[in-house]
Amino acid sequence: MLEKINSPEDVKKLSIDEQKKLAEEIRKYILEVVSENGGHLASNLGVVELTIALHSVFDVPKDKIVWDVGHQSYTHKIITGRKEELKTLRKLGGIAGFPKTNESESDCFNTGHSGTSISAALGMARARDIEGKDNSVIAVIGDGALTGGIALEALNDAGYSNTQLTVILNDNEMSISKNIGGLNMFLSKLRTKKAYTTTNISVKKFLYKVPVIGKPIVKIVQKVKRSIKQLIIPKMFFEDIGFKYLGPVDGHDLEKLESLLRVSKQIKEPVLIHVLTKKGKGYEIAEQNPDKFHATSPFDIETGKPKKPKSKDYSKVFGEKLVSLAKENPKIVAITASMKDGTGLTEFAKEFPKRFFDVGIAEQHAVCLAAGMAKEGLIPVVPIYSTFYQRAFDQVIHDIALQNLPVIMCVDRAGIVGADGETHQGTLDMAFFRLVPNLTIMAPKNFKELEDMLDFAVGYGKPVVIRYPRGGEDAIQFPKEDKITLGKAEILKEGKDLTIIAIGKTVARAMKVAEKLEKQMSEKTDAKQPGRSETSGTFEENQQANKKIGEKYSVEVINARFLKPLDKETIKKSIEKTKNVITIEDGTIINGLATAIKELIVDEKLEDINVKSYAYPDKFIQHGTVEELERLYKQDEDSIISAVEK
Ligand SMILES: Cc1ncc(C[n+]2csc(CCOP(=O)(O)OP(=O)(O)O)c2C)c(N)n1
Repeated sequence: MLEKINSPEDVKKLSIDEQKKLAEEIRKYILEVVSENGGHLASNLGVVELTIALHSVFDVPKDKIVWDVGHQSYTHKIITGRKEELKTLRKLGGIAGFPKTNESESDCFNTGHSGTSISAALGMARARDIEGKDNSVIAVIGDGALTGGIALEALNDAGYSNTQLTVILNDNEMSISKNIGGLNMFLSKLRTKKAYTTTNISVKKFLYKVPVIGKPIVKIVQKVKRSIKQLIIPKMFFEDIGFKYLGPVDGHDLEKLESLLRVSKQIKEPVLIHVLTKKGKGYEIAEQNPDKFHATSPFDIETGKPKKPKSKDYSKVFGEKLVSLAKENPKIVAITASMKDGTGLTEFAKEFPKRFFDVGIAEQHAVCLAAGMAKEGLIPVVPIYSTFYQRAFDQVIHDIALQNLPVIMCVDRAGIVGADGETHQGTLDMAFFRLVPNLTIMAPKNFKELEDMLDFAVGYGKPVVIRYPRGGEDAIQFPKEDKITLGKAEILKEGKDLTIIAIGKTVARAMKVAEKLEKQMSEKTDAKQPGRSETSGTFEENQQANKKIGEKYSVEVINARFLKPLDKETIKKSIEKTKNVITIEDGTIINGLATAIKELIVDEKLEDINVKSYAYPDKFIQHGTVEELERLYKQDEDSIISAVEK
């Protein structure tokens, strides 16, 4: 079947049995691609039938489907002309793991962060009404994403809007791990009401076919339905806020799905279809471990084991350290916005269940909750990925910083994250945190320094931001580990010709660049000396000569440690000495380390200074591996060295 599918039209031509076969083939194909390239597996396997049904009933691109988060859009990509391209999924220059309007006209809206689909779809529906068009607009949102503030804000507005909008609630009882919260408890009650609603729909369909008396009877049935519903489902939240509720329906039953979607298409009001799906459907190992297979690196299909074993990463080091700190200090609590495993909090949750809070995909609430706890004397630690901290910017300012509350904001996945691409790169956090008064901002050069910074933060009593990257530390031996002191940088290596200032993971790169530069510059000077070449003289003579020349060109490496407050004294002294500065950071060029150093040079009226900054341009950074992107944007060791030499 898959061979025949090049567009939604091809799906529409298939019988239900053929579509069932197609679903199986698509599952197999997605499994093959994701096992090779990595990606979001379980969520995609869960929505294969739902996507086929949507494309059978609606006409994309005229009709608009907004995929919430968009991590589940692989089947949609396959059906809408990107079957072959799926093999390039998440690779540099290949197709993205999320919907992209510039990739296909069938992707009507870019997504990546949870909860935006209903807002965006309602916007499109209202635009349609104003423009006098007649297309359908559909938002597909998971039960996890529905826990976010923006989703609830949009439901509130949409229910009242009286416009055609179909919200498909893809309920698999999972966020990345088990979904939690009051809304989830409410959905659990709805999930069990299968027989009632399904019969109701078919009765209605049947009655509509009865001439003359059909419609009035439907009206009576609807009235009865409402009162029965109040009895059976104590508070029918969705209907009460203005949606027509259809379902729950088995999300793997193509016939039922398609007939409900057709019904929804006729209703010119907001409709919510409650679809029950299984995360990981069809791949037993993912069905059993849907959280592990939510997003995965390449793996072996037979065993489900990763192709490359996972090595220790910053999140794990953070989690372990937090457990040991919490054992000593009962005031420490941890909050996650639905990312317990990803942020390394699994052990903490087990050890301290009463001091651990998973608030759902609700970063704004997570941060404000922390502020409240801190106000009453606790020490909340809130690890959130850099890109998702963007959601909580006002809470960081208004609820934490303004009241100077001792919340420890751990910014995980800071910097380039790789294959998830532009919606997920953590390049903006230094820039936006640096704007906020009262914040202390740090970034560790290695695991040990992360532990030391956490020690410092717990004892500090004011708001602290600690940013660290995805993955592991650079295998490099640093010459020393100074104690963490507020606003103090660490001089890792002294020199007199060039100052390299780096922060976080780029400190290791700074050390390597410094060593290679010294060596290369020495060799150059060496070659330029009249009558000398590397091979002339005895070994000892050469050693001596090289040592002398080495002394001639030397690089000072400063680990800034604190972006704020910046160690102006140490940095100024070094710059005055060398007159040449390079800054290196894993973030945007705007308002990070580069800006801080340039401000210092201007403010302190340092004259005749050469400055060159390595950071990401003022652009959204696409997907690819971290190493590829570093090379592409000339942030890698070799690019820096050759630019400095020039
Ligand atoms: C604002 C934000 N926070 C966190 C995430 C990380 N994240 C991606 S998918 C996901 C779970 C989504 O669950 P659900 O909406 O139920 O979709 P499912 O994967 O179960 O289909 C999370 C937490 C995100 N994408 N956006």
